[in-house]
Amino acid sequence: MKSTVTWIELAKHGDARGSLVAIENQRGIPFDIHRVYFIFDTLPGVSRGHHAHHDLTQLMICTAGHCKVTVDDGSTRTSMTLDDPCRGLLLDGLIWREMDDFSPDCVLMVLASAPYDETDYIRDYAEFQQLVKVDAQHS
Ligand code: T46
Repeated sequence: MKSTVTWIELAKHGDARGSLVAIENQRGIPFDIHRVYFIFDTLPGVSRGHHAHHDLTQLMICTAGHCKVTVDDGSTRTSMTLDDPCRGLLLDGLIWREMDDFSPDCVLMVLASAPYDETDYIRDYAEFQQLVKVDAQHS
């Protein structure tokens, strides 16, 4: 399976009153949305994530403030700032993720392709690297 990290632009409906972004299932979102959660009130210096998923696609949108997301496909590690509610970061496939540098007002909203399932988490980095290797052999 190919692992990808891509930006998705969300249409902004702006008028004299301000801005609005609407997200609808299967409309510009390349997976069925089965769960939405958001991370907020993150304390200074905290780092979250530090895991990958066996079978989960997620779209991360920073709806307020800013934070840093580091993604790692097993060979390349890239850090990005999320600070725009009109732009989502799509994580698909075997991607290790870490989030830090949260501003005090940060609200990180995540749309997910499946309900919460602890057994889908890969929390050991060595195991993640092994799975990436096996995956590469089969593709
Ligand atoms: C991810 C990054 C971006 C639930 O009960 N339901 C849920 O849907 C989620 C996501 C979490 N939880 C519970 C499980 C833990 O007791 O909330 C607690 C904190 O979750 P976690 O430590 O996994 O949070 P993060 O910020 O490290 O990771 C989360 C997601 O779990 C993960 O899938 O990709 O955000």
